[in-house]
Amino acid sequence: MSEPRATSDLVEIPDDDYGDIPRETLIGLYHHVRLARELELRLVSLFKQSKVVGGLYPGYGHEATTVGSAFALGPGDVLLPLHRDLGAQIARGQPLKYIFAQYMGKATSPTGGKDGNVHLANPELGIVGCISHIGAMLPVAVGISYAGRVLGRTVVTMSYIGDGGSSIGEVHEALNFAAVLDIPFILVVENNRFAYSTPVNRQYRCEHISDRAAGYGISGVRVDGNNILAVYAAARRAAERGRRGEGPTMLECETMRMMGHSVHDPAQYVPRELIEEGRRRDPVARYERYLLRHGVLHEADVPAWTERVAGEIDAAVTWAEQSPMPEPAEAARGVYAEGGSGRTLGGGV
Ligand SMILES: Cc1ncc(C[n+]2csc(CCOP(=O)(O)OP(=O)(O)O)c2C)c(N)n1
Repeated sequence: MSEPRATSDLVEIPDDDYGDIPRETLIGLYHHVRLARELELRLVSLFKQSKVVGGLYPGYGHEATTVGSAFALGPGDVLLPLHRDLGAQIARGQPLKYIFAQYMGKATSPTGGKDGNVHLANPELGIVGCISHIGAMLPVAVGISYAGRVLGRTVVTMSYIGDGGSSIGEVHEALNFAAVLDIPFILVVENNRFAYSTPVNRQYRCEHISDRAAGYGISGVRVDGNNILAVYAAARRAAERGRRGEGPTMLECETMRMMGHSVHDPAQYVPRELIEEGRRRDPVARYERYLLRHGVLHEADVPAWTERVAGEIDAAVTWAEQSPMPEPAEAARGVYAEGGSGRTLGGGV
């Protein structure tokens, strides 16, 4: 049995201390963070045209957190994104066309048009679909890692929770179990200052959510969630720790929700100065400035990137728009295991 850990390992990654991130990764992050921004803007626009058939919970403002964290995973790892994490989906390789088809309820979507919402998965890419009940995904994530261990493999799992969701009982159960068994699980806490309309000072009494990590005896890390390189570097370290058998990490990313809880919410409860501060910290513009400052990107390259990103989004939207709606006869297919396995628990429970 391993010794309890007394420290929370609270680390703030200083600006520009990102280690040796190769140029290819820097550019990959740029491409995905820009795609994440355009993807959400286009979905909002499609929603306003009544082409999105379900709810939409934009992650506008979270792009550095979602893309930066998921980009740090390796091929055999598993991602369990939450409602605001389309950036994580695309960083993991989820094709844009599937995302648009999903939100339009098309037959070609990952749920075959049975859902027009956040529940899209992609087993080949190691993406488990969002579970709507906040907190319920985390025991599943920890269980996936644990199952990997039973099968003799190290599977790092990464899942997400909001500042509000971090108070739910299942978060405690998942973290405590993962801590005791040194499970390689990364919990990305998206602290975007509001749980729907409830501000953070009405949600928790500790200074930072990551301070709670010490209580579990796990590593707690806090980063500026609008700084993509800080998020990426911290998530990489967390994954490496997990692979070395050093257990779970709570990675708190301080960000700002720049739209309402969902598209129908104008967020009038958010003070203007917070929105203005969020705009100044905009993760996409900020990363672009960083790349220009360090000569990774040149002013002259930016329009071509803008065109490329818009072109990829246009192609995916066109594909989704041209896709058929599902056939009514398909509605029940895939809902239950075909034929049933005939297996029951214990004495027929
Ligand atoms: C158990 C449960 N309660 C309530 C909801 C409805 N709901 C979905 S998101 C949300 C707000 C969550 O806030 P937070 O965890 O801070 O994440 P954010 O939406 O700000 O990213 C609520 C209340 C839900 N999906 N599950």
